[in-house]
Amino acid sequence: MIKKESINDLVIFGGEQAFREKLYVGCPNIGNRQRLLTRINEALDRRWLTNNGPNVQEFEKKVSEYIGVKHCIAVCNGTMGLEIASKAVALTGEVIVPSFTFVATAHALKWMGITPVFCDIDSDTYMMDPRLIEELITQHTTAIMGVHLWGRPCKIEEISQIADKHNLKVLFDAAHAFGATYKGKNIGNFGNAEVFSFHATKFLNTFEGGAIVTNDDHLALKIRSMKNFGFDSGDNVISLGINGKMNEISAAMGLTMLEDVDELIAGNYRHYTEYGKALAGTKGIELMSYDEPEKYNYQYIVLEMDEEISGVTRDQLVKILNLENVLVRTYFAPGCHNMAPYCTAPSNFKQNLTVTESLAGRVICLPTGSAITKEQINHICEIIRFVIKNGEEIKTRMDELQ
Ligand code: T4K
Repeated sequence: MIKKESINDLVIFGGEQAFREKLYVGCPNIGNRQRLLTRINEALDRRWLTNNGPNVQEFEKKVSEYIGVKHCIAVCNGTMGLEIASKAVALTGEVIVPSFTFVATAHALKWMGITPVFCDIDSDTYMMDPRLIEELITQHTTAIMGVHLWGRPCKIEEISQIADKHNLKVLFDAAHAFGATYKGKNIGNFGNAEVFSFHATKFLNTFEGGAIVTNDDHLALKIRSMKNFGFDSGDNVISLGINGKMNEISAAMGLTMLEDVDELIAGNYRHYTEYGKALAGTKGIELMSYDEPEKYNYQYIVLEMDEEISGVTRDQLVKILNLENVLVRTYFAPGCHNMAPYCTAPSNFKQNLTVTESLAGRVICLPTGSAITKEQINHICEIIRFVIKNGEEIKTRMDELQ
């Protein structure tokens, strides 16, 4: 690790890279390699590689038990999970979603021929603002899809009340929120169904994968059939279906990760407190807090910048860190409504998203997970503090470079 003593030590001004190795946001947790390889070998020996194999069945059972939900249906990825869940609860027309989310939330709906109607977030929690939902409801609205952004629960109670009042379905994109709670109850137990992602970048990963969870017996049966071409438990096709199945290797990874889930969360928590300590008091910078006593998985370390105070702009800090081999991300800029194909949609589907637009220009996600060490975190924070301390001078020099 190379220390920065003068601004000329920054790569952007000709210095040496702070880190030789790349530190990625989203760098996967691997878990116990030996137990994973044993499970994979067993699957190979069984010659049962997919189609509701024993690993998938065990993974579904363990996920259900972990979150205390009646049904877990493992799928090949979170996006497919959102699509199948939307189909299973018969969504059509328009669905109200936040714009400040990963684009998969909106794409899953659009792919199904449904129009996402973007709702702004509130400036305290950055979750979809329930006070703005009712004015977006039209005769075509069939559901509200909340997103537990960065693993913090959205305003589930308020969303559910509005949905009840207007007879709408409720789905939650819980891609980030495995292991989190809302008012003491595990995420996965709310709405008609919730959908997790177990993509490689999630703290609990199955390479690619996801799960739809629900307490509704009838819906679970329908989802189980739909993710397998519409087959019932035998040889009869009873509905339109698709191939949304998880394979045995992915489930082997999921089972192995589940064995260490509490340790993974504890590790993320240590990183989160480490960042908090190391950045405390840095002007113009605030770490997004996870409000206890709820539980979280702490997979997203989100830094919010106030450019007027920090001297440098958010994009300048991102550029500096990336050049130092700290591959930070600006999740989830610029907001779905500013991406194709939504940016060309009629303006009434993406109005007044001022909080979204402001936040999208201020956030940076920092690396965490089991691949990064406490020393590396402290060094990342040292660079951030150094850049902010010399913010004005760095900004002037960077502006000149353009
Ligand atoms: N809803 C929400 C709210 C979501 O955030 C997501 C996915 C979904 C739905 C859909 O779930 P899935 O269908 O994906 O299961 C990444 C992930 O691909 C995506 O799963 C995730 N959200 C999103 C937040 O992040 P990108 O476009 O940022 O991926 P990429 O390739 O740029 O990689 C992200 C970072 O992770 C980089 O810093 C590199 C690092 N990385 C990535 C992989 C795959 C590694 O270090 N190793 C790896 O193996 O979307």
